Amino acid sequence: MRAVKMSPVIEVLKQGRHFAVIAHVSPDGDVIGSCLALANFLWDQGKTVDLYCDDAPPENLAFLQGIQNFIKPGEKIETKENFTYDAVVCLDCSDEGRLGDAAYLLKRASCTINIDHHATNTMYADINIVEPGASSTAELVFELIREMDEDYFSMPVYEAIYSGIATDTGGFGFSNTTPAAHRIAAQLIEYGLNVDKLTRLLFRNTTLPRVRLLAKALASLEMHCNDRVAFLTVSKAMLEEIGLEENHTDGIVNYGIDIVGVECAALFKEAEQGKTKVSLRTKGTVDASVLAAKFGGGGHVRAAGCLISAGIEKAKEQVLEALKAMLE
Ligand SMILES: [Mn+2]
Repeated sequence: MRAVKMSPVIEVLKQGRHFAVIAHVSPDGDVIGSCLALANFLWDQGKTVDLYCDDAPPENLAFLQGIQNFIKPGEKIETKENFTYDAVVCLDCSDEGRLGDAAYLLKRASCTINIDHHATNTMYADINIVEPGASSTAELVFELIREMDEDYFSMPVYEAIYSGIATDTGGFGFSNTTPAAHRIAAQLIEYGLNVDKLTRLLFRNTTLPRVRLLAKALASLEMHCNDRVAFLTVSKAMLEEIGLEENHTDGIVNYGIDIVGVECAALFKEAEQGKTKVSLRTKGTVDASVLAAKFGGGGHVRAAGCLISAGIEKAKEQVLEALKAMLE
């Protein structure tokens, strides 16, 4: 079924010569892996590809071939008047807002292509390949490449595909892990992909300052509501002492939600102007997005976030009060 849908994309990519490939703002492993897989494949076909992303790719993906080629919108070719890409390909972007400053490139293309797996996709392109049943956009890019050239072999492309699938499925652990995701991974391993190496690069490697911050955050653990709620704290003082930047707190909140019996975990991070950034994780009956919405935030059932205009202690009181009502 998908084979039929891919054909208009294949037609455009075969005919064209100059392409732009766009990653969404705050890029993750799926979008960077997808963009690099497609770009490397097209470069190998002798095509020109400009890779755009508003923000810098995550550091753990630095090993992927071609990652240094990402440019910010406005940095390059579009400054030439009248330049038009044969196609602009948006990957893993559910709507035009996700393109950030690169959105204007949609007007600099003979054809726009949107390949994604988000059910909320707004179908903003000329050709829209949207498969909510796919584990990741990388899964769709793999199918596209296979269909364009059955015999194509490139380990850098396979590593990019694997990185996309593995990160979007949380190491093949989230509910979006499909049989297709495993089948593609199996195929890539048959081709000689080094799973051990990629697991270390994608998920395991950390730095000494990050481990020191984790130690401080874990030491801050507070339990509430008969141990059904876990609060963790990262203050500016902690970050300054260690010499780390604010955005290096990914994953800390999971230590709270992983505790057996905990139904909601929250990480309170001291932000600018006396505000507090709250990351929420839940299991059981609490809906993290409902809790976040009470404070003007949002997200998903199991993971959400909000920014509270109060210091850490006041923010904790407010979240705890809201949680007590939800846990009753
Ligand atoms: Mn994705």
